[in-house]
Amino acid sequence: MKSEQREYELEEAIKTEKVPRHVAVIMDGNGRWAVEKGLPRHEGHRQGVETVRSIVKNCSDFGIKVLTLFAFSTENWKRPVREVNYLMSLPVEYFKTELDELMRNNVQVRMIGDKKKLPRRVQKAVDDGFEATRNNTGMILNFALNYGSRQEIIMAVNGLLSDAKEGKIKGKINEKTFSRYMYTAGLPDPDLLIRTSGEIRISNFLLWQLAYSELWFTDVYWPDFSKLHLLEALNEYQNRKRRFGRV
Ligand code: V0D
Repeated sequence: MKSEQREYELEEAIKTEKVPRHVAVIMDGNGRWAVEKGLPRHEGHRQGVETVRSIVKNCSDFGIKVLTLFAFSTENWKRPVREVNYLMSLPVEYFKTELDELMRNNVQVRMIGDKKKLPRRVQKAVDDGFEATRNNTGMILNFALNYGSRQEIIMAVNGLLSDAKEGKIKGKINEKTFSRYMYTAGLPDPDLLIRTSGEIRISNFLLWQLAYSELWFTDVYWPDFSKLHLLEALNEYQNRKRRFGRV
């Protein structure tokens, strides 16, 4: 079957059923994509931004409420300094080229992760992007930046401890109370996790929040992740839900 035809059929099928409310993505394989093409690694990251552009538009068009993209982990600081510097230029560039389109699509931008340890210009880009889009009521585009899931859980525990010391906590903690201390407070848990580039791991991403999520993996590198791959993931999600609903 021609890929345009497959795309059309999948899209029509997906529209007849519920799409996930929250999709989370580990955007892996940018460096490998570049190296296999004989290009410098940063070319992979640059092409990766194009894929971000397309998944944001497609998820927003499907009525997905939250899209969380794992852009930079607390482990990524171990990469070569030049690569880290290049990555840190991307949030600034992103808003320069994308803000108009985000506004047109009514997308609200947020971030999760330890913001204080990011370079000042990155903090400012994220804050400005948040301010500019804060009244948008469409999809929430949530960038995980300097994010680590264990770090997040420890931060939440410390937040709880500090509130407890101030006498703000009555009785025992439950899951709902605990969730309010996480970066993702107020957001639904991801219904679907997508990871590209062949690794079948969670890698310290949203450990608490992914407890009941459907997981979908592909060998495709992030720069090659197309609308068709997104449709395949959404379709598979709906198939699993349908099968689960029957038993
Ligand atoms: C490289 C592929 C957008 C994955 C996508 C600092 C790795 C491109 C952002 C971005 C990165 C982050 C925050 C924000 C606006 C945009 C981004 C990083 C890497 C790490 F508010 N793409 N992107 N940030 N890559």
